[in-house]
Amino acid sequence: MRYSHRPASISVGSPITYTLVYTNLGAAVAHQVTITDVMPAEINNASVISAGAIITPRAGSRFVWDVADLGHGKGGVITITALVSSTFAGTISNTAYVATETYEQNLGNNTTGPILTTVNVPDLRISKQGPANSTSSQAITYTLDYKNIGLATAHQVVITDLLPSELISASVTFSGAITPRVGSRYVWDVTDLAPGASGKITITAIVNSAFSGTLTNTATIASATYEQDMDNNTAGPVLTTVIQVPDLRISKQGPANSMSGSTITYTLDYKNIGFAVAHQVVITDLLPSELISASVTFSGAIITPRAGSRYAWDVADLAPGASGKITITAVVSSTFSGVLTNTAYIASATYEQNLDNNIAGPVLTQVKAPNQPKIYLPLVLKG
Ligand SMILES: [Ca+2]
Ligand SMILES: [Ca+2]
Ligand SMILES: [Ca+2]
Repeated sequence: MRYSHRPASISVGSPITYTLVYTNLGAAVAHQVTITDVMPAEINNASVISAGAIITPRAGSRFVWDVADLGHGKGGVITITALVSSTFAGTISNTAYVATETYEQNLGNNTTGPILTTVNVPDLRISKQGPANSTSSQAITYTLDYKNIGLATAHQVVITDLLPSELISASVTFSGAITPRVGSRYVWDVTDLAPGASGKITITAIVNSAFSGTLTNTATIASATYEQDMDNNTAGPVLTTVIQVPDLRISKQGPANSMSGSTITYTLDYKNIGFAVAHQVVITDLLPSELISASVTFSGAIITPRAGSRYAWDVADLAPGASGKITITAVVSSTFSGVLTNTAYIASATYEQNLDNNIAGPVLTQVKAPNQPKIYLPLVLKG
């Protein structure tokens, strides 16, 4: 007896077909023949088709048949189609035997020997990257990478990454075929993932300005298909420490045009638009040397001229929302004409993330010389 068909490997939950072929090769009739197929427990929902000799399932036994007497050259084919358990991975072993009450000499060909079939499963894996540190009101980016590193296709794959509520205004980009699940903002249905198939999801969101502390974020991938290793189906938690920082901003106004010898006025406006106090704030506005006799007034935060520096001021600690104004009035040298260039800066000993708005200007002022007095000569007419 032999199996004529035996797949070497199948995917979990797939149907499997065994075909048993048996023949009486001897000269005499074999009586009380039985065929037994020791079917693995992982095989279910079997259906049996028989051709050739009449077989009768033996009551109370699975896959044991009584076979009608077999004359010389007589036999048959039994085809068993079944489903492999949807939760089995590994190797299934199947052995069939044929026996008769009639004496036979060669028993070596009465068994098929174990037929080994590997049952493959998918293995979904997900990983997640995110920043270890961030500041409130800033954008942070998480990256999810997922892949089927198993040997069978994963069906009905779902990725879930519930963002912390402190993250707002999220936007998502992705590679691979995923579909946001209706009604769930951070759940995606993924098309069937064949072995080796992978994708990436990138989530960018803003940290709520009022938040400081630790953001915790975990992503999971799941499938309706059985897989053995579930340890790699969860990524994270990614922990991000969020601190609140100040954000100093300065702007500067000045005239676009002036005249030699005229008085011009610059106005500096500054504010802490961040979410933490800024300490040791310094404002610097080095006037061009062509400006003389400068005078300074201020409102808002207390400022103190820094000793030895004419246009640098130490500013009292600036709480969130605190602001001030500095007004500088100076006279343009009467011998100067051309372009005055003037830039102001604000800085702090406290960390701030956005430094782009810590510089104001340059403010450019075109200075023209006054018109020279014109000389008119008398016109004399001679006749
Ligand atoms: Ca035999
Ligand atoms: Ca897995
Ligand atoms: Ca700033």
